[in-house]
Order: sequence, then structure tokens, then C-alpha cells
Amino acid sequence: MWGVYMLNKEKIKELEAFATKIRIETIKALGNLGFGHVGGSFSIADTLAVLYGEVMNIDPSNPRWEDRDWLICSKGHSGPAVYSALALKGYFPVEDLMTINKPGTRYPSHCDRNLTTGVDMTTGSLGQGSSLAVGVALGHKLDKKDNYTYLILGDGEIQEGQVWEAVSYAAHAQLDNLIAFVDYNKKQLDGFLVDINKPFSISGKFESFGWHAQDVDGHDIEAIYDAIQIAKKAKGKPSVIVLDTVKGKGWNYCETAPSNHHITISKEQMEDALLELNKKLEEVMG
Ligand SMILES: Cc1ncc(C[n+]2csc(CCOP(=O)(O)OP(=O)(O)O)c2C)c(N)n1
Ligand SMILES: [Mg+2]
Repeated sequence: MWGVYMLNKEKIKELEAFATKIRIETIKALGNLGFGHVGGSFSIADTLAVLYGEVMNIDPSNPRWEDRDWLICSKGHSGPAVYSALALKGYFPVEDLMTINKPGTRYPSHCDRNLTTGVDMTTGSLGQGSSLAVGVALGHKLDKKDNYTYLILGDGEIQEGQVWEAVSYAAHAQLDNLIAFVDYNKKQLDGFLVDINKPFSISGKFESFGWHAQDVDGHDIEAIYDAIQIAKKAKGKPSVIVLDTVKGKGWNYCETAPSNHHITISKEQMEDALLELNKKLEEVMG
């Protein structure tokens, strides 16, 4: 089924490398700090690579370009992965990432559009990004503009009632310029969703609210890309892509740690992660 939109092999390789580099820069920055939200940053890296590396209409030299597509990372604690993607795209120097979450930084723990070049929306209070994304997408519709708005939600985050108010209105307003992702990594801050607040069918819930919905492997570059192309064809409806992911993906220690939402990172652990990720990068580059 996937592969219908034919990303060529070279591009897939490039995007896989980009996703790995996002993880590498993220762990370097958070490792330097000594702690951070590694789990949720790593689970969304492949989607960020597809969006910033291929799909989004952006101009890093003109971050507030009015024809750009918008990315709203509503699970704002995954900011480090977003910043890494932006730095690698040339919005600002990669070295700047080493100031993440330090006093006076332009790269806070959670996304802030007033501080970070290329960040389209301030987020961090879970749920709020959904309403903000609906406002942005509606604004573009009213202005008769073609910009897409991409929204990234956490699977724990969607327990917030605000998300469903936004989801309901987005369908009513027929916001087919809004494409949401749910990072279905099965874990929230303090454990597994099934133990805390069972999600049932996430795509089914969105469908029942009038959205077009798809379930994809959130670590398969080609599948993510194809799902976005399919979403764009669903006219008159907003779309959701539920990403089947692993929290901490790409670093075995983090993937298997029982608690991997916000972790401390020793120098040795950072080196362990970099060894694994650099090996992956070499494999991808062949
Ligand atoms: C309104 C609100 N409540 C609580 C928090 C604290 N918090 C930050 S991340 C998080 C868990 C989010 O889980 P999930 O959405 O699954 O994110 P991911 O697994 O992708 O890290 C919580 C409770 C918050 N940021 N905002
Ligand atoms: Mg989660």
C-alpha cells in the first residue's frame, strides 16, 4: 500500500539520515544539559524529518514568510527535536542548540515562537496547540491562502478536553488545510496509556468527529510521506495521521527504560546514545 506516491530511494535515504541527525543533535544538546524530554523528542523525529525535509513549503532564510506552511508542536516538551530539525535546515547555527534550557537561551524546554527563529507557535500547556492550530488554519482559509498547518499532538495530551473542542470545530469549519499527527507512543508522563486512561481507537475517535483518519508506522519515512499525500486529497475535512511509534525510538536504553518521559543523561549515557545513532547513520548512508 505504501510507496504509492513514490518518494525515490535517494530521498528516503536522505530523510532517514535527517531523522537520525535530529536525534543526534537532540541528545547532544540534552546530554550537555544533563536531562530532558528524550522519549517524546525521539518518537516524533521521523515525522519532523518528513515535514521539514520534504513536505513543508518553507524558507529558512525567511522564517515568517507569509506563504509558508506552519508546524505547531502542541506537545511542546518535544521542542528539542523541533529545534534540531530547524537548526539542521539552517534557521540558526547548530551550535546554538548547546544552550537548550539554560538561562538566557533562545531554545527553552518548550516551544516559544517569540524566542526561537522558525518556531511558529508557543506551546507546552498540553491541549492548547490544538485550538491554536485551528485558529491558524481558519485564518488561512478566510484569507483564501493555500498554507497548510501541521499539528503534532501527544497520545497522552489528547486526554485534554480542549483537544476535542478544537477537533469538533475543525470538522465543522471543513479545515482541509489542517493535518494533525498523534504521536501514539503508548506512554504519557507517568506510565502506559492503557493503565492510566485507555485510548481505545484514536483514529476511530477522530473519524467520529468528522475527520479523515489514517493509522501509519510512525518510524517509516515512506509511509508517513504517503499518508500526508493521502490526507491532502481528503477535501472538505481535516485529517489526522495516527503515528504508531516507540517512545525513545533510536536509543535502545531509552526505548526500554520503564520511565522514559523526562530522563537524566550522564556523559556515558550520551556517548552510548551517540554510538548507536552514529552507527544507524552509517547504515543509512550505506
Ligand atoms: C496542561 C498540562 N498538564 C500537564 C503537563 C505536564 N506534562 C508535560 S508532558 C506530559 C505528558 C504528555 O504525554 P504525551 O502527550 O503522551 O507526550 P509524549 O509521550 O509524546 O512525550 C505532561 C503530563 C503539561 N505540560 N500541560
Ligand atoms: Mg505519549
